[in-house]
Amino acid sequence: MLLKGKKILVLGIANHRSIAAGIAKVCAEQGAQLALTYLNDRFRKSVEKIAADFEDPLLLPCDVNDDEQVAALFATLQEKWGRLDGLVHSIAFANQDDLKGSFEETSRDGFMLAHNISAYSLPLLANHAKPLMAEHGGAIICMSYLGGERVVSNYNVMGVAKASLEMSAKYLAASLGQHNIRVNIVSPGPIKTLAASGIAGFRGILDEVKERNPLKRNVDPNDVGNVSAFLLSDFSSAVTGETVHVDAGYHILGM
Ligand code: 1JT
Repeated sequence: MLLKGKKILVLGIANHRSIAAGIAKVCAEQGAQLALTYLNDRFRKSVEKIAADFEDPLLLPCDVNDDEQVAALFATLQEKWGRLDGLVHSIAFANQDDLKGSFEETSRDGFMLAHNISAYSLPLLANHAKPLMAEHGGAIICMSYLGGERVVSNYNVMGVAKASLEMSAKYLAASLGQHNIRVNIVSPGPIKTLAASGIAGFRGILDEVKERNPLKRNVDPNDVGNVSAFLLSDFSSAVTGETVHVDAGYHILGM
């Protein structure tokens, strides 16, 4: 049991297909106690269903665009747990119109929205987690995508927001290291989730990636969960500011 007795907060479950749901499942199997957040009442039921599989989970609302909700979340964690060992950031959003066409047509509001939810939320959450982790240390992970490092057609403003998220994670790793808080990045290959369901041609992306990558397969939330459990565990005690690609090797390819 990699995570026995560890208290881990998981943000970003929309439904049973979510990457965050796969991470939560592996963490629970490895002995972690979980707090799961849901965006709003539209998602409450499906997050409750996932929480039903776990032992004594906390279920709390959190919209990362609302400072008061974030503060309330950590006040509850302080009260119920008094400590935190791990935080999983698996949250992103952009307008569907901004994930196709010409990047230069991105509106100011669309750019700000994507960065606010997908990138700023990481330092915001880390700052709240810090006092709950600082005594004993802790681990924070976030989810990125290759489009945050290199140009991937149509990923557009999300790619720029993921670049901001990845660099935020590295600045946080530098800043929080003195408190033994580690911050790492997981970069999965494409996965068919609710977020991806609105993307035209996503099936084609999955097929092409599968055909080209070294392992000749797509990845799933369980693959991501296994690597996440390692990064949240003491097995990665000297790893921080690192990016782990869980993409069947796709990122090594040139041509
Ligand atoms: C968001 C969405 C973040 C889809 C995302 C995402 N991170 C990865 N994907 C899947 C994806 C999307 C595109 C793509 C490759 C993968 C949807 C809205 C919320 C934020 O292009 C090659 C466009």
